[in-house]
Amino acid sequence: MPTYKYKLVSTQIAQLLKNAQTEISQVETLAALDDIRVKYLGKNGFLTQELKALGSLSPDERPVQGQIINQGKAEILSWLNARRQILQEVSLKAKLSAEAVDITLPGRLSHRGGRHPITQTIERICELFSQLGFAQVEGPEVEDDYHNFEALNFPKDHPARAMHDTFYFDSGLLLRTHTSSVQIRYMEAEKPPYRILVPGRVYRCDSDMTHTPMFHQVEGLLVDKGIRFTDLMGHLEAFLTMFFDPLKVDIRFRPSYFPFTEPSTEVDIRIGDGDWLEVLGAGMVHPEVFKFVDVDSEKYTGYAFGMGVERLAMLRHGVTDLRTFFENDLRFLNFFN
Ligand code: 2NM
Repeated sequence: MPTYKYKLVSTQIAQLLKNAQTEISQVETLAALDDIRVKYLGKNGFLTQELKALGSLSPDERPVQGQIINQGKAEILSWLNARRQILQEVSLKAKLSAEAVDITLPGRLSHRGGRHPITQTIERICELFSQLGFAQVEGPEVEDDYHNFEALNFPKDHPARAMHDTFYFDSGLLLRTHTSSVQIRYMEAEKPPYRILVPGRVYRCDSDMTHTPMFHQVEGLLVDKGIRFTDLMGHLEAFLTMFFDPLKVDIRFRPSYFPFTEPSTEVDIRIGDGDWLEVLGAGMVHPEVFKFVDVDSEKYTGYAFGMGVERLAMLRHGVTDLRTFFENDLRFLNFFN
């Protein structure tokens, strides 16, 4: 028999209290605890019914029995409150441990991005030429025939203009095949002297082991009074030496032909005692090109050059397959960061 705060006389109430105390001590949830409260103390609860039944008692029994019931109610209420406090503590503890953060766990690895090797190579080329006073200029990748071919002195029937070499839109516009078109636009817009470097994407209908339909070029243009072929040779040699540093490179100039330069040359390098490899095309800007952009070729001369960025990146880093630059395999790209 449980112990009670109040002295009880009614066995029926005593039984109710005993039941209530057992139920309260066994209940595991706050919702079930409240159900018990309703069951005993609610509007139709057992003890409430007992109170209602007082009316049928004799006037001298009524206050005695009433006091017993009220003491019982107070008893149950105190058990309910005690149990509620315990259950609230238990549920709070469960909530806290469920939400606990283990601050001893190692952090999630964050993958830091890095610049693509092609971007890095472009930045390196631009940095080296900026030391020679060249400013960086960019222009449109969608071009017209005039800026991509005509003003560069390409004859009407030049094979590079054919559909199988150049990507054309239905409108007649095309994807630039070199960044020289930007140099034409620059010369149209500005007066000489010029000292610019033009990096960017270029496009050619070509795809095999050593060619991708999109690749990157950096072209340069230096125009001033009295610029000579030896300026071209000296600047390009200085550039290539710095670019491949600390690799030791030999450099040779071979005569060549381009529609937009005269004379023209191709520049080969040899790393260590490897093979000679072509890395640059260059030449003195053709007087016909100057005529198109309204530069007086009696007053000004200049050189221009172009290089393939992928080619230079491969040689500097010993990459053997051009296509790895475009696969975006992080195992390859992370090698450069
Ligand atoms: C090359 C090789 C030689 C070149 C010429 C011009 C321009 F617009 F001034 F005429 N820009 N770039 C040039 C010259 C490009 O790429 C292999």
